Amino acid sequence: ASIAVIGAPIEVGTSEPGALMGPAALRTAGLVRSLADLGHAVSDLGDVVPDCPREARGLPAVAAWTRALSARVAASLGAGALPVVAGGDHSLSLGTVDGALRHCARTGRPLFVLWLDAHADFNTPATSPSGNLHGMPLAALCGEPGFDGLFADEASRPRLDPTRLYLVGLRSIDAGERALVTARRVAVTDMRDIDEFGVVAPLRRILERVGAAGGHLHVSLDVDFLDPGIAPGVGTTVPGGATFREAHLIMEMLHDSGLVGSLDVVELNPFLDERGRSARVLVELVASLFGRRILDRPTPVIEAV
Ligand code: DIR
Ligand code: MN
Ligand code: MN
Ligand code: MN
Repeated sequence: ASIAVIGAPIEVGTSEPGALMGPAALRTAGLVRSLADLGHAVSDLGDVVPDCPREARGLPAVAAWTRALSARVAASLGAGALPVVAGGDHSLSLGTVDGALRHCARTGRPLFVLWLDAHADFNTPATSPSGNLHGMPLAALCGEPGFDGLFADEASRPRLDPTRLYLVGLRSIDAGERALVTARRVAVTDMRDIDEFGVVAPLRRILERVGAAGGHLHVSLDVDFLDPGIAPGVGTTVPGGATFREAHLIMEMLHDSGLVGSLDVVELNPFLDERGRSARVLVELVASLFGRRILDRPTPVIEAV
């Protein structure tokens, strides 16, 4: 499939300014070029411009972004492209996942979401300690109350099924959202699980389930999934994140599965980054998800001497 790169310079969902420079930094680090070098047909559709005043803040601004991004992602998928959305804070996934859900409602494929993040992003306005929308997109997408006016045709929109959501990399969760995540039976692979079992066993289980259901897998990669030692350019670093090798292996497994239908790369804050390090790591990871490999498999042919 061809790849459509879409910039989403949104930062109204967070209190830390700088994420609106994320798409520019990812392009500077070679996002579009590295995908083209892999032989993909890539078109850079530029940055989405929401239909709201530049100074708009809070829920009305996020609603404008959500609608614009949803339409853009649904249109790309409808045209047979695979959208790669470069953020921007994580509230942008309100739009990208909504767009993927609408596309899947038309094609009849179930939508699954892999959320690679230190956080659960399952707060509601009632449980959120910060009030920041980037900590709430999954609750809104799953239909929790408190988000009136966010989505187009709210009553009839397709909801994300929380049992088709996989949180991987979790190591920071608020009390209220923890209760919600448990009550809604969201599958969680936290850092304790990754420490014990590595990333392969949990990822295999997830990919088998998506594959068996003939699903469309939407991947949402938050920079803070990664350890701050390799990716410091994010407003909400949490120690003890995924290593470069762990993240890389996940991307390679995702590529091998052939199940990924859409991707977000979110929360890069170039203002907090160290000389583009985090942006470059993200571009490396995206390249692996789209097929960059060291050698073609099967690799290890060991000759007897
Ligand atoms: C916290 C932080 N759970 C909140 N969330 C972040 O404000 O809701 N998500 N940083 O990425
Ligand atoms: Mn997040
Ligand atoms: Mn996060
Ligand atoms: Mn966040």
